[in-house]
Amino acid sequence: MSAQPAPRAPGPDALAPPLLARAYRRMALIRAFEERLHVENTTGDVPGFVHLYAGQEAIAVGVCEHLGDSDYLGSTHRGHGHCIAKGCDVVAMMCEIFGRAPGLCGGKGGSMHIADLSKGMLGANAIVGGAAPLAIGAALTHKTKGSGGVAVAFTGDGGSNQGMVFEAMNMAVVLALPVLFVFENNGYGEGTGADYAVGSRSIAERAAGFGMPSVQVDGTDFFAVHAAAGEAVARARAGLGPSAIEAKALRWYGHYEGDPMNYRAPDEVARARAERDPLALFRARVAGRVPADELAGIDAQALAEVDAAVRTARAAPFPEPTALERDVYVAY
Ligand SMILES: Cc1ncc(C[n+]2csc(CCOP(=O)(O)OP(=O)(O)O)c2C)c(N)n1
Ligand SMILES: [Mg+2]
Repeated sequence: MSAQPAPRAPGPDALAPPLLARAYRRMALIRAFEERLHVENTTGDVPGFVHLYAGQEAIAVGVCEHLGDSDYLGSTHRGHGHCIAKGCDVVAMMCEIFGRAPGLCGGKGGSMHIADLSKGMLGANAIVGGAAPLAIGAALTHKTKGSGGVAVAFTGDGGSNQGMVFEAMNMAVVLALPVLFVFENNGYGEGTGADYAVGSRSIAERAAGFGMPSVQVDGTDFFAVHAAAGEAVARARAGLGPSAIEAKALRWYGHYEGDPMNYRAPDEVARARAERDPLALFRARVAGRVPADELAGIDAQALAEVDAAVRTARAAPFPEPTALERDVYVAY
């Protein structure tokens, strides 16, 4: 099998205005969350490493708009966008990132371990490539139960080189699992360019080599991602097995907060912000279908929600020392 041309994205006309507004709300919330965390991180009050998702919003939201709470999602170390797109509560997420007790994992996981099983969020994942084997296990659960549910694995361009991702893709094809592999090619794995480190250049072609339908799309174009993910999720729900999507975008911040980014051209991020902003592209596409003042209201509401989340998190208590030994082992 070779990678196919991306399906023709029908664009905004295929979605009712309330769905367009919902998608924009989720993208705006991710953007506001990440921009604010970039600032909060400079105060020294955010423990642990933080990897920001700004610039890639259309990928998480374009995929997750097809998922419900009972569908599973395996994330990456750059997981805030996936969590928000999957419906995780931003106050509880912010508490988790600040290491506070009301956090989604009791404040003991932090940015790279946010999980919420009630939303099918299996967790951000510090193991690069770790979502793929996790997601095929979740997909096997759905298949065994005949629930009609699907699982999605998000992996980066760097993670696409991991052996366990290859094993997971092969097993998904062999067992015809209801899973979607989403490769977010943001150009870099830490400071190493994907054009150097991904030998095949096309991650989509590589995934197709395992015997599944695979497409490459512009990851800054919500409608392109949404159309490709819609086909893949429908295929999986129909029992037709796995698919892959390579979505190309650029991250707007460093690999981690504090990364001096010496490996990037000086104007690279400014150009991405000016020319390939997924939110601005979305706004331009929906002009005439969603009023501009409604979109502006959504932006303002996202900022207010994130501000409230930061205030709540900063005022919240840290976990009690007695919480240290809780949640270490599964209780049966
Ligand atoms: C198995 C494993 N190897 C290496 C690392 C160190 N590491 C953390 S993030 C990262 C780069 C990942 O790049 P990519 O998959 O492209 O994701 P991005 O950071 O671009 O979102 C590496 C090598 C790790 N956490 N886990
Ligand atoms: Mg990358």
